[in-house]
Amino acid sequence: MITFLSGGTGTPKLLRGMQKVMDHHEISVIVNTAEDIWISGNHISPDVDTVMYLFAGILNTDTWWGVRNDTFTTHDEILRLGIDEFITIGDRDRAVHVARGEMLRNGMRLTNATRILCDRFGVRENVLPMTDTEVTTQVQTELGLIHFQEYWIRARGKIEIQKVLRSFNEPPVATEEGLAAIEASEAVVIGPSNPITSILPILACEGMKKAIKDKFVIAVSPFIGNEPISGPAGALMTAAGFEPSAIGTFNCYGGLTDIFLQDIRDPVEVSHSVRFDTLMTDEDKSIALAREIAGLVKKG
Ligand code: GDP
Ligand code: FO1
Repeated sequence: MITFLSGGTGTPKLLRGMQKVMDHHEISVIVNTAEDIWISGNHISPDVDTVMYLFAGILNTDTWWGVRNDTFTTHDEILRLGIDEFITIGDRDRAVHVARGEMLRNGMRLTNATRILCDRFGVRENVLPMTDTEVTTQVQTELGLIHFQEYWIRARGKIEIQKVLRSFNEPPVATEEGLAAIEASEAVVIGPSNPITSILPILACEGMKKAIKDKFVIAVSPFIGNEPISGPAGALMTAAGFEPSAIGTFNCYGGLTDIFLQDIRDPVEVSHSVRFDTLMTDEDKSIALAREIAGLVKKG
């Protein structure tokens, strides 16, 4: 088994390939939940949903969020009624948020709610939220301290970030299920996700680093040069005090990695890194990278 640490875009692209080169039951994914948000009374867990929809075969892989060919009737009507729903939510996607919100309000753990939803979608991979309690990534900007989704979606990532903060009522703890998956794995793969908003929140869950420390850990850089392949990782790395590059990513993971993968095009040199083509522009490229990583795990 391999356990992957994932956000909602870069690592899911890798998982798309992994699905084709590994047995479904051999894949566990610990997913970031620090971008979760309650919207219009329902619970969105963007990264969990992306991974679940991917494995269910219904992900919109043009955007890497939401359900393919979804409709937006409810969202349009909510806007018409004057509610400021700043996230565009599809109808089928919203049904998942409604169901999850109900389960959580009834006292269910997010891990169990995720398992039930994955079962309903016929997902055979082990999809695990990083923790069962709420964690929120906030950014300090000229608009004040705002939720990461407000920065990225409402402000379109166009304002400066002075600081990145993680807030919670109780310190997040890794789940029993997540720790068991790591324990049962030959390797942990830190996928090419946003180090600040996706990977560090997972590593910050109590018990996580200790569980990963003695495992064979492969990390994939989400940067080529000083630019991420997509999204706001550059601005977030800078605000968090890291260089926006593969070096900054490597440093972010604080000595946890045994093998660090960089793109063949990356002019930045991380010593002892391994180079592959990591640009997953289509499914075949995801499969090719997945094969290389599975090969590294086998060689161990
Ligand atoms: P988020 O939750 O939507 O922010 O998604 P993730 O954290 O999983 O991934 C965001 C990161 O994925 C960005 O920093 C991108 O640079 C990286 N990324 C996206 N596509 C690719 C790709 O094809 N290859 C690599 N190496 N990184 C990618
Ligand atoms: N991202 C956007 O940029 N615009 C949207 O309207 C949007 C809607 C949305 C709905 C459900 C969902 O699960 C994700 C959605 N995303 C949207 C993705 C968004 O949450 C972010 O890209 C990630 O969280 C960034 O890390």
